[in-house]
Amino acid sequence: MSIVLYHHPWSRAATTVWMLEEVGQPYELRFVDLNAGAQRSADHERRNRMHKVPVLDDGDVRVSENAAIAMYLADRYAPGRLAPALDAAQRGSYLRWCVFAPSVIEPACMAKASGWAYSPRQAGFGTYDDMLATLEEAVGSGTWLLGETFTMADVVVGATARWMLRFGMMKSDVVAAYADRLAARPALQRADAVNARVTAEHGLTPPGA
Ligand SMILES: N[C@@H](CCC(=O)N[C@@H](CS)C(=O)NCC(=O)O)C(=O)O
Repeated sequence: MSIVLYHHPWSRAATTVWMLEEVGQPYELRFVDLNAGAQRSADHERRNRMHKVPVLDDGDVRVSENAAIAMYLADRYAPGRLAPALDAAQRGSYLRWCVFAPSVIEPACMAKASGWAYSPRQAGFGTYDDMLATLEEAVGSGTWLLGETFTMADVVVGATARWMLRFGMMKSDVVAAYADRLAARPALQRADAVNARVTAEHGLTPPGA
């Protein structure tokens, strides 16, 4: 099997499983025991100097950073289906949303939840209120971020939103309705089942349980 995902089911790598289920390629999971510190082993440090999962290997290609993995998988295995073509009008919006999740949604939610003192004009992620208004405008005006076409950007943004809603770091009925639409996707349901199986196999306790 050429695709290998370094994974822990209670990490952002759980979302990578959803990405893989959406593209429909076979893959192998290799468990990185974050609780035991395996991310700091020499082997994993060679994979990702940041000591983080996910890391995805596909033959000679190695990708880390979940949004980059998403864009890689969609372009490589589902062009025109999960990623708009390079010359499609929606391509710009697609790329914007893939990057928006880690660079704006995540830090804006963290800043608000942790009470960070910072200057929103200097911080690239601006304010939580602007972030939420931007997201609500997009997911409140169509089924998916790009309207009626589901793309890998919905996995990246949707997974981040689901996590933030679940842990009370984002509050929004509009985004919650979007999360409900995402929950009906068979690929997400398969991914949740895979992550639950790995959780059980390793006797892990889900956060907040
Ligand atoms: N920017 C990275 C973040 C990855 C990340 O933070 N992974 C966490 C789990 S969700 C991790 O591996 N933590 C282990 C550690 O920091 O020791 C991405 O988006 O992929």
